[in-house]
Amino acid sequence: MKRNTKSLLKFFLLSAVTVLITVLIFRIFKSVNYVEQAHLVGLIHGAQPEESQHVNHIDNEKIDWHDLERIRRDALRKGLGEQGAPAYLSPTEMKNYDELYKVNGFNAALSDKIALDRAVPDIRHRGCKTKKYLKNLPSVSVIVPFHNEHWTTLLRTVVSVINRSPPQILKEIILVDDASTKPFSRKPLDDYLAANLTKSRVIHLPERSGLIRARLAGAREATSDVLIFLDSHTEANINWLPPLLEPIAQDYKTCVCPFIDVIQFETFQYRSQDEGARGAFDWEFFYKRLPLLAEDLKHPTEPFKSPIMAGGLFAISRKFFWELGGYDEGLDIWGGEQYELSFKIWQCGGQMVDAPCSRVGHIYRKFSPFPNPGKGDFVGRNYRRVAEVWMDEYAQYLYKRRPHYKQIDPGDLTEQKALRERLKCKPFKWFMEHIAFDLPLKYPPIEPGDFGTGEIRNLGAPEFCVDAMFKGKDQVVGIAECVSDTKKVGEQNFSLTWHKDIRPKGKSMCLDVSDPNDKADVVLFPCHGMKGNQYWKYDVEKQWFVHGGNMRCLDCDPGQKRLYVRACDMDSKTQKWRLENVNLTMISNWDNIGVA
Ligand SMILES: *[C@@H]1O[C@H](CO)[C@@H](O)[C@H](O)[C@H]1NC(C)=O
Ligand SMILES: *[C@@H]1O[C@H](CO)[C@@H](O)[C@H](O)[C@H]1NC(C)=O
Ligand SMILES: *[C@@H]1O[C@H](CO)[C@@H](O)[C@H](O)[C@H]1NC(C)=O
Ligand SMILES: [Mn+2]
Repeated sequence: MKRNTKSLLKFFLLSAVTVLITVLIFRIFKSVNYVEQAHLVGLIHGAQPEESQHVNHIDNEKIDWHDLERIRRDALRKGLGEQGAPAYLSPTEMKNYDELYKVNGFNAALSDKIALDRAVPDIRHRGCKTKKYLKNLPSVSVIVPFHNEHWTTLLRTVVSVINRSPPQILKEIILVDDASTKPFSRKPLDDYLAANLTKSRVIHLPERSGLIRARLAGAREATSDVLIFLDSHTEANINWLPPLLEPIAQDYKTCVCPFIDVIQFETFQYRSQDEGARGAFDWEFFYKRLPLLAEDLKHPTEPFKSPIMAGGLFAISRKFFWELGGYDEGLDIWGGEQYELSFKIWQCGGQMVDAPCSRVGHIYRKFSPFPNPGKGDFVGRNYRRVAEVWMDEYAQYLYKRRPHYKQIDPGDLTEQKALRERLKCKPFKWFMEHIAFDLPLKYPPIEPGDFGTGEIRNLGAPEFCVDAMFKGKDQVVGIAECVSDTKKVGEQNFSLTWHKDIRPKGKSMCLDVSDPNDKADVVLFPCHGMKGNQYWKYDVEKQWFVHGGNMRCLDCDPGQKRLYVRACDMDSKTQKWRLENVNLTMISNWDNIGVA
């Protein structure tokens, strides 16, 4: 009996070991196999769900991609501009300041004194520091078009990308020289890169081609799975790549944008611009931003959907980029390309997200140093092309505000329209209703009229009206005798606009109260359209102008001709105002207008 038990045990042990070895061999085989397949699986759109569940968990294995050694070394760096601290030139270093400022629009003399490999502050959300990403990530070609970029800002872009990217993922950096005329842009740059930054090289375009065609030229040369476009005066921050690549590995029709931080043009200080927003536009095609959705705010380190890319910095799979036809080659110099690509991505079956854990600093210039290329309204022509091909009936809202676009010849559009047809892209209405669904609330295609206009006359002291002409110190607004009685000059014609702010007629200055104290002054401040300190509601029955969220009422002191807000008081006569023309239809619909 004892013997039997022993041999049985032996048998079981042996079988168990055999099974284990078999499983192990199978695993190893599969994981090797997987390395080959990783990109394919990831890059096939919506890889059959069944299959992707089968493929063993090594597919989804995640690792910590942080380069801890470099992070440790960077943390110890001291010196000018290190850790992104604001930097200043000493008086003896100011020699080239003006000359270099003029041709760059930023403090290039200071850039020359800051290390190319300076440390930047890790300002990511805390949660990003422990986040893991797929072990198998696609390879990357970084494309950096430039025209007369300053030497050290260009090199710092390249150095930061090389230093902060896992070497096995970063395959190449392709600089595209758009016919620069600065002496170092040709041979010295070629030589420097070949000697010091061997992953990078330059394509020199024979003639000025503009930003859009320069990006296309770089994309054509690229050989990696993913293209990442960067501006030529940027700095990649810690662990910037994995968050950009993982969403693409999971679905090759996803385009991913990093958060763009601010490198201050004067001091090269590195700071965030905000904690994220969704890209959008108004109906003059100015780039705008919409707030994050409640759902996005719950997951501050996760990528969130964004209707429109900011423009210069994004990652997209090479396969998807070319399926979309790249950029429309009919677009000239710059302008409209961010809308074209964003509309195409969404309407033609892709999606676009911002990755909060990927951050790249960018120098926003103080001014543009490059002369207008003298090609007429090329931006308007680009907008017309984009609107005609992608925006369907919504194009009219653009044309309504810029009627001359209708007169511009957009050139041949047959190829673009054929592409839209071939890819069976969705209508613009779908984009507006499903992706940019909250855009019309903030930027209505047809602007609502005003809630009311005209003079704002006090009822406690009916000879006085709100007057924005005789402003006191700090733009303080007061009251004055009503000009409709006296025929004197004044600025008493106001609009209570659909933004729910009060503006002197035709101006973009708003009545603003920021002081929380009793009898707080009312000042004129540039309108921001964000309500808050500029929010006013006209209560037709009580004849009150109620300010902001904390319910104070517009009031005045006729003796001192002062205008202010204080706690609303049913018995106060000076809190009652008559707005000359009130649109009662609009007022009765108050809560449904201009919400966002
Ligand atoms: C390589 O970099 C060093 C250090 O910045 C520089 O002195 C050298 O000139 C560079 N090499 C070339 C060929 O430009
Ligand atoms: C105030 O503006 C409205 C609308 O533009 C205009 O019709 C009206 O004549 C103006 N009133 C005065 C007193 O200027
Ligand atoms: C009042 O507003 C409505 C809705 O916006 C508009 O149709 C109407 O013309 C306005 N009335 C006046 C008198 O401006
Ligand atoms: Mn730029």
